[in-house]
Amino acid sequence: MTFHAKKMTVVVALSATTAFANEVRVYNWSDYIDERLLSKFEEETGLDLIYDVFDSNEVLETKMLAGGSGYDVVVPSGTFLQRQIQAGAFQPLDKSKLPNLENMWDIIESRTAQYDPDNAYSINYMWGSTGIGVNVGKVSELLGEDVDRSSMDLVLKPANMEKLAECGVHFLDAPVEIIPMVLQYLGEDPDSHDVDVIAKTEAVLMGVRPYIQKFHSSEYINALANGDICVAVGWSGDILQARDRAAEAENGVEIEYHAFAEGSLMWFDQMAIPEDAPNPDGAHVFLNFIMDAQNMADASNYVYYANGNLASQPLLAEDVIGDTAIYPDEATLENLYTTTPYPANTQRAVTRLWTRVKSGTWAAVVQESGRHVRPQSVLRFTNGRSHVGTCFCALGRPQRNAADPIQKRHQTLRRVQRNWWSDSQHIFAWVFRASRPLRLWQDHVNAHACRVWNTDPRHNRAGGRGYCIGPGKPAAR
Ligand code: SPD
Repeated sequence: MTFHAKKMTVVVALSATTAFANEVRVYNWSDYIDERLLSKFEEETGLDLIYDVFDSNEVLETKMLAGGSGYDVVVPSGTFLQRQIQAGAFQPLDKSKLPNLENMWDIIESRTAQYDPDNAYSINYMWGSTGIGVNVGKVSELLGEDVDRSSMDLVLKPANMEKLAECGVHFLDAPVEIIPMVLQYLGEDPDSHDVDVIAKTEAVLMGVRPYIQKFHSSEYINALANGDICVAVGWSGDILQARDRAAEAENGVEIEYHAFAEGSLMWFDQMAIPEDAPNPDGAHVFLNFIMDAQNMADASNYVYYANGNLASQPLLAEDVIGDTAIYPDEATLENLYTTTPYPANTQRAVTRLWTRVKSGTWAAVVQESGRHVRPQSVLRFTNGRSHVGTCFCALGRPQRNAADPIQKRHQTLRRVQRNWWSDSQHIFAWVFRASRPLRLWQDHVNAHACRVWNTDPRHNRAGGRGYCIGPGKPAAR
């Protein structure tokens, strides 16, 4: 009986091995390959290909760090790859099984070695930038023909976003890309790991939060192409695919992609083999297939992303190799920055900040004007000459003993982040800019009102100048 049981185990294990040997499981980004290549792989190799897709590095990372994903090939971006290599999530490549490695591009390999020294664990699949996709007609109609459609002002200035909200704006659900973008806009180092510096992005994002219809990292392709939205902060090739889908549909929608004039993130997506891949041999067969010059050219020609395969370059279509949005010229390249992985404490702060921004807790209703505003309003403040900051209030309870509301509030508030405070139900922000701190307190007379307390000694009086931005629409959840 025991012996029989043992024998059964061996039989099951053998058939599982046989099954894995015949199939390769690949987990890649959505809208990132010409599907004809998938059938070609099966025909050429006799292997069954199971091909799943994702649209977020964070989703992939959760699987990689948990282990047991069941995938043979996955495609993290450089910064995520680096962290996952350090966590032991990948196995080194067996380069003797990858003759097509000779097709790869040394310039790109030297860039990706920043994340994966010696490119020991990964090959570059594609690379690109994070920028802006615009519906030219709609944006010109709402902001004028002369507006700079490549500027971050379009999506980070509340006055512009208030208008664009009418036709729909999506942002990537990618905190490690949007936060560096806002830092770049603020003139900070986009690769800053300093949580106090990163905290500055929250006010900017909250200022435009009421006008962002959705945070999503793949829906924007069709939404732009169909004219359902008019602006997306997204990935280069995805937006170019939207451009083509609109042209094919002949629906009168004209989409263009720009790397941001202020500078854009450049990233690299790397194919790697999980440490516990069921079929590492099959994974190598897949990587070698992908590194074939013609296959890589076909992939890039289809998805409008640049690749790291030098031998494929002569096989690229003119509208790919000749488009500086895909293959940047020197000038464009100089305006691209890269980032490095956040250490754990910074990553936690970023994740929390992003959760607050996405949930839009404080930005559901925006009023037209006045010093008294309703719960969950967004306020901007001025020192009388220039805008000095943005803060947010979320109210609901009357404050009973209000002899000294600021002191009272201080006693009950819990610090949640530098310059941010919370009681049990609400979060308040003090945003500092140009060394002029601003305070927000709950009006004890009207439970549904906020007032500004400007603590700049030169302007230290209750009810300092606060006004609301708006009118706006309730933010999409
Ligand atoms: N639709 C494919 C998108 C691929 C984008 N890769 C994201 C890289 C981000 N750093």
